[in-house]
Amino acid sequence: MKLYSYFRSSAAYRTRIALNLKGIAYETASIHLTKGGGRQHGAEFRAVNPQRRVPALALDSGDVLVQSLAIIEYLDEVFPAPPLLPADAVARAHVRALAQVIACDIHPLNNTSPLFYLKNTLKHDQETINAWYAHWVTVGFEAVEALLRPGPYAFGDKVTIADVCLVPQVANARRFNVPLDRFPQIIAVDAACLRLPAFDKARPDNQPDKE
Ligand SMILES: N[C@@H](CCC(=O)N[C@@H](CS)C(=O)NCC(=O)O)C(=O)O
Repeated sequence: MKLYSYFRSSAAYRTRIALNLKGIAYETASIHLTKGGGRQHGAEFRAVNPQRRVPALALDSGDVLVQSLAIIEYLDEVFPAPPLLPADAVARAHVRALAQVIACDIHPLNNTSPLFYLKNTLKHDQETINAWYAHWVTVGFEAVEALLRPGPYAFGDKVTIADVCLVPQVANARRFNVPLDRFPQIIAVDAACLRLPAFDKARPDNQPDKE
């Protein structure tokens, strides 16, 4: 498999964690999201993902999957061990909800192109953009903190897609210096996950395209 990735991309980070948890070997194709205006906008990558975002996962069959949560659920269906969703339907809905608070409600507001739009088109200064970033992470993390179950992971003693989404979002928040002291459970879950090799290996610092 080939993963179109970028070391700082939290959506790609989610996918790297899932691939590692499943023990799937993959090749990395790095798409630099800022160099030259962003390599995701070039014709070559547009042919891979018309949405011009990472991750994309090229399967050995030639199919290309996009959207991290769709990719991760595909991996969970085709490589069921270890499962990343609970067997119980209600528990599964709770886990998906946690993942979606992060992937659908926090992350899109803080992603590369909305931040560039705030800066380059709407002409906001960096201080205003940082405030925007911190605001949406904080509001979202308030919900996540309240939704977490007793650990060590986000939803009990098994790693799920909630953890796969939480760890990269915490890494992003730290990169933008968002205060996290109000979220002790999030911090504890993040620390527990990062003790696992699958999470550690997926960290931005451990990627071949790290700068
Ligand atoms: N919902 C998508 C988000 C993908 C996404 O926004 N990726 C970002 C990096 S984290 C990206 O490629 N941004 C490029 C851009 O905004 O131009 C997913 O989960 O895969």
